[in-house]
Amino acid sequence: SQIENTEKIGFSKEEIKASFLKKLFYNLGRVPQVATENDLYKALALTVRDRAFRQFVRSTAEFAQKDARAVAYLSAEYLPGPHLGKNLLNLEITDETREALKELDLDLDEILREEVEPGLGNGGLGRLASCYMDSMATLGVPAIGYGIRYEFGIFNQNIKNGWQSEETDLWLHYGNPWEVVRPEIAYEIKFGGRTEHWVDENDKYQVEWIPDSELKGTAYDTPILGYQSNGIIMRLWKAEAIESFDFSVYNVGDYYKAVEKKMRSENLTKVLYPNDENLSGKELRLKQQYFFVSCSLQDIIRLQLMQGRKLEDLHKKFTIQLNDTHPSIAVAELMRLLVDEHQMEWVDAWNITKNTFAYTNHTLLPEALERWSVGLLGRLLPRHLEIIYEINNRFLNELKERNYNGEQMARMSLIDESGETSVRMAHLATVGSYKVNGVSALHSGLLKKQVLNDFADLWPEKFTNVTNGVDHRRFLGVSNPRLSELISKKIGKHWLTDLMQLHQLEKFSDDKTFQKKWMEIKLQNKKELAAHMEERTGISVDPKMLFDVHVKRIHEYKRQHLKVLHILSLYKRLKNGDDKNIVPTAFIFGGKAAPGYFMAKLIIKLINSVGDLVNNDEQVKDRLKVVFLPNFNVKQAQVVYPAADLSEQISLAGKEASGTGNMKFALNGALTVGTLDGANVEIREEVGDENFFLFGQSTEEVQKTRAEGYRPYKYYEQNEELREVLDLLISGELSDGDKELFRPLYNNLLQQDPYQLLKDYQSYIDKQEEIHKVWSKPGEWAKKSILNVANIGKFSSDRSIKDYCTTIWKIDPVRVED
Ligand code: DL6
Repeated sequence: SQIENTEKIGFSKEEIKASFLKKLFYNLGRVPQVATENDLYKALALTVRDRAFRQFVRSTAEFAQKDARAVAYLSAEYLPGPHLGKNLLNLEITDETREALKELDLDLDEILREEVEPGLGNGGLGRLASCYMDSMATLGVPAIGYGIRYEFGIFNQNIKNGWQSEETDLWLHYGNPWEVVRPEIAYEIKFGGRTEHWVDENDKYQVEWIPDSELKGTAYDTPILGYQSNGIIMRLWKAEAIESFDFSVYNVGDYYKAVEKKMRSENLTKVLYPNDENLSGKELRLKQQYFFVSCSLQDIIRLQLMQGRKLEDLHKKFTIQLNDTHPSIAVAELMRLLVDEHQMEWVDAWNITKNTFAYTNHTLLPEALERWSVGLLGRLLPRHLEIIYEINNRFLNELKERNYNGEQMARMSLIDESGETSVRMAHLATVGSYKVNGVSALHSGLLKKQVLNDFADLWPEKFTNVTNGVDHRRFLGVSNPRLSELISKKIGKHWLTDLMQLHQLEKFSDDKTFQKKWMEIKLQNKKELAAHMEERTGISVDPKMLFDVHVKRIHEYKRQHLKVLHILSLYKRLKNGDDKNIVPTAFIFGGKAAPGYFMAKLIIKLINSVGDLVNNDEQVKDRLKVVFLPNFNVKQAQVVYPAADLSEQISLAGKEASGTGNMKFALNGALTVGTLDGANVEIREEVGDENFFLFGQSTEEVQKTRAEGYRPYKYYEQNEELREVLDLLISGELSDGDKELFRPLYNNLLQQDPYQLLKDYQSYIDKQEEIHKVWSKPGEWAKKSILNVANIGKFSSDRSIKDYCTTIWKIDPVRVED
């Protein structure tokens, strides 16, 4: 309060204007007349950051005073999106700021466009972590989000000649006004070497790890504001050399060698691995995981001791959420810190460890389940491998006592001996955690039935579900201001903190005037997206068309190519003069492919080739348009979701753990066409069967199809339209006469079709016909759109975080209000 008295951090237009001018002058040495766009952005960001830190400091004081139990959220990825607009909303100063800037002849929207977002994640998992940070802050959950400060985040995607090309993401190039470095919060991290074991004079077993290299991790803090309330910290670690300069080498005249060590250390946090569902055994990736986990655990122990608490009570005061297996080496690292560094007995340390961690699984895809070869793990982290073997021995003994047979024990072991001996990280996370959750009801069920079934039989009480949710304040409040305003006018602003309030919209779903306003807003948003797309791709789209949108990472299981088959079927029909029931439609795609994923990259090329064909065909170009919007990220997502009419959620049932884009679309009034996969199931339950376009097989049917010996060729033979569409792929018509370009896709679909596109094809086509019929009745469509929004309340990340608090963390939020 002393500080608050010396410099008033106010929220009025005048106070914001004064702070902004001060920041521009004193922090950046500029006056408005000569300031660049970036200067203006930074000055405003610093103005807002002051206010964010104020909230953070107040919350921290409150949490400390209450000696509150806290969450440490460990995530290798975050996708916060642009901070500025979001923080203005959370502080409720968007209008005041806009006015203040206007008086200086400046435009807030232009300044907002300057921000480069931190691309510290691949997709769903990273964005979920950021939604959860917002909700934890809003609800007053004492929390720290730990992660890695990648210097280069997810690559920027360019489209060249229809192909994806990757460009380095230089998000830190112009500086990052939101973070503060904490040089005094730094920890040493060891790698490699060997261990020494002995019994000391007190008969205590001792182990020392003698590494062959060391570096340090330094904390960079970014405040994350909650709405009208608390602030928490996202603490990201940057790798540095312990001594930045090797003077012994320098003194003998080898300058380059002297800096080499420093550069090698810093390499560790240089770049994010751009793979979302397939984590190959890269040594650097394991090093990154261990690095951020060890820094975070050392920090948590420091915080525990700093508050005068006992280390033995760690699990009472902290719960550590593992966001997938990426941080799961934490189980071994906490044991090492407690046993080797803090001299705790194994049994006591294990009791703390297994009551501290909770693990969220985000995928059932076998290729995404992390395992590290024992060779690599032992070379980089020799002590951890010993600890993992010890945990495993004790675990297998427990199973033996329960009369498990050899086969069961081999299946459940932390060590997989079936091929190259490796550590199963999901098993380590499960054994070392007090709770394990999936991310939708369907996924959590499958997790118990398939991937972790033996563990679920052994410890049924350990397994639970927390259905994902999204930050509705960002994905409706910030990104769709027109719809937000209409909703607030109708039902008040309470939905910002309680999304269930949207239920009140239900009673207006038949109101013609309301429907008209609703659809006018959609049209405005579509105009904005159309302008944005034209600027980015040169393709012009009529905003009155049905906007049919498929945006997410490109992956065969997500079936972007099923959407392409549909487009080609419409194209064929239009060419054949069979155009009844086809409404003018713009098909909009976006998403990045992992740089080494050949099929995904070929799908991007296919989409663009179909675009070239359709968009340039005089006969169809006013009826169909195909756009691939490059570089889909949070910033673009905020323009896309508000403008969508139809949300494509067409993954093969059983493959998409939850999906969160599905929630963001429906939140903005798009209707969903989807399979019974992930959270689609629950979205359909909430919005009603009649307001959701369901198609395709269920999980059970998919399994049955596979079990019966699926033969995709049969569908090719039997379905004439499908055959024509598939043959188009190898006709050369899409590829300047090159009949081989898309043959890998064609062959894959006809011979294996692991994601059963051909099986689900007809059901999808039929459903699309129905969709086009409904679109032709604007009143009916508008009603369904309103009902989608009215019933989407469950999918706020506030609800998810409340679920985590009650079913897993056992934490009572501490909301600090002004
Ligand atoms: O739980 C968040 C999100 C789910 O909604 C998606 O269904 C799932 O595919 C995704 N998983 C990943 C895997 N990641 N990595 N890295 O993003 O998690």
